[in-house]
Amino acid sequence: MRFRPLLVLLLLISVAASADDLAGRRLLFVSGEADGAATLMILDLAQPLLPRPLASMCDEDGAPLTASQATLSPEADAVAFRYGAPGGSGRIHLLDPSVPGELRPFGNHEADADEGMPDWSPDGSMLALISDRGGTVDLYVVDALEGELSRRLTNDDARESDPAWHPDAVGLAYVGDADGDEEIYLTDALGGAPRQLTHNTWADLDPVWHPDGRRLALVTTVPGEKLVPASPSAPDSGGAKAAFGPESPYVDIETAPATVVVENRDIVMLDTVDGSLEFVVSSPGSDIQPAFSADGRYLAFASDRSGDYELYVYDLETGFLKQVTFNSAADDLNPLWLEER
Ligand SMILES: [Ca+2]
Ligand SMILES: [Ca+2]
Ligand SMILES: [Ca+2]
Ligand SMILES: [Ca+2]
Repeated sequence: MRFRPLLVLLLLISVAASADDLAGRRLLFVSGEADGAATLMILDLAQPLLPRPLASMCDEDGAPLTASQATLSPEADAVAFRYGAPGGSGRIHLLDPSVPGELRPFGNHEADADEGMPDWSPDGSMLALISDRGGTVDLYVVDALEGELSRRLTNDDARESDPAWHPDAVGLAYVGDADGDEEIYLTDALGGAPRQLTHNTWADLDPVWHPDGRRLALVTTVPGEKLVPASPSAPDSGGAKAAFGPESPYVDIETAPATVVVENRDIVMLDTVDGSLEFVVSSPGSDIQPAFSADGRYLAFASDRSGDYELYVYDLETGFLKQVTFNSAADDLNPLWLEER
């Protein structure tokens, strides 16, 4: 009997020790209410029940804030996000995560253009973004300070989305629907013909680079048939070879059934050197918006497996999965690790 408190204490210490790696880490995320308001929140993973808002739920005119598509600068000193109602015209705004409150509109925005999906270059000097300012939805690179146009990387009727800079800044992964559904492409940062990484008939979305610069996490739509990576001898679409080397990254996936009954999204990891594909996060729900911690150990993502969207953290080393938001009144989305890269 005398030893029981000691045993309990030892158990508590061991639980605390196993949680220590996440303690001290923070996530920034978007929390969306049923009335359409969506604001930026900060979550200390040591206190998952107490997220705090980074911005007011209303803008300066009292209208509900509708933030989405957030990204963090490499120094973790600025958040860029799309500000605007879904379906309407959006504009990129900036916020300093250490100074909650004031939103700053970004760049030289044309009044009727819809812009969003910002992603910072690894050195912080450039922002990739998606804009229809040129008449079609395209991928642009702009100066991160002034928003001056640096480069237009696509110019076509396809809809591009979700740009993600390679950690070495040699190029960007993004989503395009030129072949009829969303596929992952790679483009050299200086432009040129993109290389198509996925070839299938369902939506492939949300590419993010693992810090190793070799693997990409992406969201795929599970069509009820297993994804089959192509043999390395399959033809590729050419282009962007300078950036990604002769061992060109691609994956060829067998044609899906014509009808997809349930839209089930999972997170897969694509090795861009050997083309292998691995399911990392899989549930009957929609598992989306992967985000790697700077050290590559953790993958945060959003999932509606519990009925509404909550955030989860998956430990790639141990396979341990942890739910970190518990808020059935709001969709918790778009996790970002609030740390320097
Ligand atoms: Ca386009
Ligand atoms: Ca596809
Ligand atoms: Ca799923
Ligand atoms: Ca929720």
